[in-house]
Amino acid sequence: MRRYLLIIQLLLIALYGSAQGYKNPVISGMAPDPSVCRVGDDYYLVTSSFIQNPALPIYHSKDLINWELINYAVTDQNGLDLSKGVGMFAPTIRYNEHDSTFYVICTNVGCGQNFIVHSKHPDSTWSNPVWLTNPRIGIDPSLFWTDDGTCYLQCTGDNNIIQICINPKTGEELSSFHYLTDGLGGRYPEGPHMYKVGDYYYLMISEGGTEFGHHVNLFRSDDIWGPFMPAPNNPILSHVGKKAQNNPIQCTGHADLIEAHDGSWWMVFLGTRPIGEFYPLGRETFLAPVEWNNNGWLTVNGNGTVSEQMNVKTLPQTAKESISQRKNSITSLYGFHHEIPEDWNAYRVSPQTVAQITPDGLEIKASNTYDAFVGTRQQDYYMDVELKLEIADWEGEAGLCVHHDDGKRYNVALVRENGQAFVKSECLFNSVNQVKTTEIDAKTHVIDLKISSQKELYKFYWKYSDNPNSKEWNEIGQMDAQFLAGGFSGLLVGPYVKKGKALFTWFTIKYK
Ligand code: 6LW
Repeated sequence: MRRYLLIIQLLLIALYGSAQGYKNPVISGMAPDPSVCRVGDDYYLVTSSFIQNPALPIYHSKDLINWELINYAVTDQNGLDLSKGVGMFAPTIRYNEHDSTFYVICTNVGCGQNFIVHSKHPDSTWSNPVWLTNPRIGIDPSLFWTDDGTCYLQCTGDNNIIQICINPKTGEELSSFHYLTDGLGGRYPEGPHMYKVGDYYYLMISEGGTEFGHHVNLFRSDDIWGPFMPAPNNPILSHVGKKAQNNPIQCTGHADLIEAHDGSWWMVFLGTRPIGEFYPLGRETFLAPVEWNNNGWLTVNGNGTVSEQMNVKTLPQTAKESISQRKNSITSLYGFHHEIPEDWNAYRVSPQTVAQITPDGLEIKASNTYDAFVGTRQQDYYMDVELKLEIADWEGEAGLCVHHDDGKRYNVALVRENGQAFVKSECLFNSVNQVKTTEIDAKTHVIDLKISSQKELYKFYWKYSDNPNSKEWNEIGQMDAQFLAGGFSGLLVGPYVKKGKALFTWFTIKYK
């Protein structure tokens, strides 16, 4: 009997999709400006990464809900340069059926500007960048191929959206620039993507800036060069108005559309989960169902807003754990014996430049030329992260850090200097630096450190590793989370060394 029920259930899922719903965000923690493409029932998604190295994380999914990090489009191996500027903004990923190749186009802001990389297999090697040297090509570039194989590039121009034909393998310009739209009056018209559905070319853009005024507008034309007419229900996605004033999700915008392998349509977009006016986790990736109507326009989840719990029909869901399912368990457990995990990043230089795996653990040395820090994204507000470290030398400072890429950071550290040992908590935000220290046993070489994120508040703890009488954590300080927010970035959490060198032998993150 049970077998028959299971077979009926599988048949229903195959016929009608899964009714189990899902939780937003689908990629939590810093994952802004998502762009998505599909080949068969494989979905690939890329996000901005700013000064994180490796750059442009590529995620894979079978259901648009459960995403696994599989690669980076740009690494030190294919020419990543983050030596200047503010790094990788808003990429677009597309699969070109004419040459069976994946393309990622992006702007390395202030360090070469626009470029394209391509690959036959997104989980494998990507080409070196092909640079697009024309300064008229602004941020947020996107690619679209017409049926005859012509490649069109859309991007921001001078407070508007412009388009040009290019050869994506060489960067050669094949047309002049054409103006497409300057939007509907919102600030910063940006994030354009072009689609062909039925007889129309659809141009989707974001306006309002990436903060609380962010929203998405749709336009269409029967000619790819325009003129583009706005949808009657713009903005098609917006949490700006009354409908979403109490919604825990805000700032929704910078979207991409995808037709799923079962014919359903979906939108991925960025949003935030603010604490008041601040969102320390940064901008995250969300998902919404899209419906087309008889007039050839679309609606996003009915009224253009989304919720955390989405009770909608989905694609059949794969068994992979999402962060929401992983709560109450230890989610990352690194004994540091193998490689630096793929989801760890450094700033500007590669994680392998900062940290070396040795038989005893992860070794990091202080540097005058880069930030001696590696970390993984903080993915939710309630988190305990612990590590064990050893400073074998007489002098040194090393610890655990929650890091916003523009330098805002909260540290808890072991400091050894002048024959003494201290635990220090340090909260740095712009010109303000709040430091607390407590003197500990001068012989201390090995220590356990912990940062507990309790949404609005971070708390910093330490305990002796090798003293069986001191099992309890000692709190050394706490700080509001709101100062770790702002700008485009989210947070990484991981080990750092400020002076000398240290060995990290244990690291664990638990989301509660
Ligand atoms: C990106 C722009 C935006 O280039 O933020 O939200 C900028 N949208 O489109 C950086 O992520």
